[in-house]
Amino acid sequence: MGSSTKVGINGNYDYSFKILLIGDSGVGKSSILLSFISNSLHDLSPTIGVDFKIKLLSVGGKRLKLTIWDTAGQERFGTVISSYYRGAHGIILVYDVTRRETFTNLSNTWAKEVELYSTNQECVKILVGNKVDKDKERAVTREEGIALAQEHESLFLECSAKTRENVQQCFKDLVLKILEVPSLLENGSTVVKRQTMKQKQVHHSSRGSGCCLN
Ligand SMILES: Nc1nc2c(ncn2[C@@H]2O[C@H](COP(=O)(O)OP(=O)(O)OP(=O)(O)O)[C@@H](O)[C@H]2O)c(=O)[nH]1
Ligand SMILES: [Mg+2]
Repeated sequence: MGSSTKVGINGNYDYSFKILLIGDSGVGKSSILLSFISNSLHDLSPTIGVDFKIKLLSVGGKRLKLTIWDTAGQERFGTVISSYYRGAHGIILVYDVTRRETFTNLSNTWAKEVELYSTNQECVKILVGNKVDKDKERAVTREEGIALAQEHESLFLECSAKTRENVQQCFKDLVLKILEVPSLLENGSTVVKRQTMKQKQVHHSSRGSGCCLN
């Protein structure tokens, strides 16, 4: 990520964010994740079930831990679906710029699912048109992408997991926006979590002694 520096695996972080990748099968969700996490890209098989990867990085002067969830675009997974969405701070909605149906499905299927299951009201969304390296086969224009992003109050970017163009940028834009939303920072903050745990401990010990807090 451009100006960011890596944080040691055991280092502390200021915020922990849950990020989701969604979109039709074959649009390149796992490829985008792989391209972001490691510097390599090989041909991937369709994802089975749910997978996640962790990335530690610094953005905007904050040390962040991103847990990035990736799932199969094809098979829907019943009850697991709500836990996949629960507590997400950011959602990456991916389509393939060479397959128009993957774009229309974002409105028909994926955006509806986000509405239904996402628990953070102010969860940040980014619409990502992948495979821009296949420009000759393009079936969705950049303008159409921008218009749909506006409609869904999402950020927008076109990228290629193959050439890695804009892949880092996509995560960076998303995270910078999350950092601007106070309600998301509250439940992503490690400081708040520690304080909440302390309060619980106080509460427990006070109950034990029969005392009460006014
Ligand atoms: N040319 C090109 N091919 C890509 C790009 N990204 C992914 N692919 C290819 O598209 C195919 C599907 O990519 P995946 O990353 O498996 O797609 P997915 O969205 O994870 O699919 P599911 O796991 O089935 O939901 C693979 O053959 C990738 O190599 C890209 O930016 N450009
Ligand atoms: Mg996949």
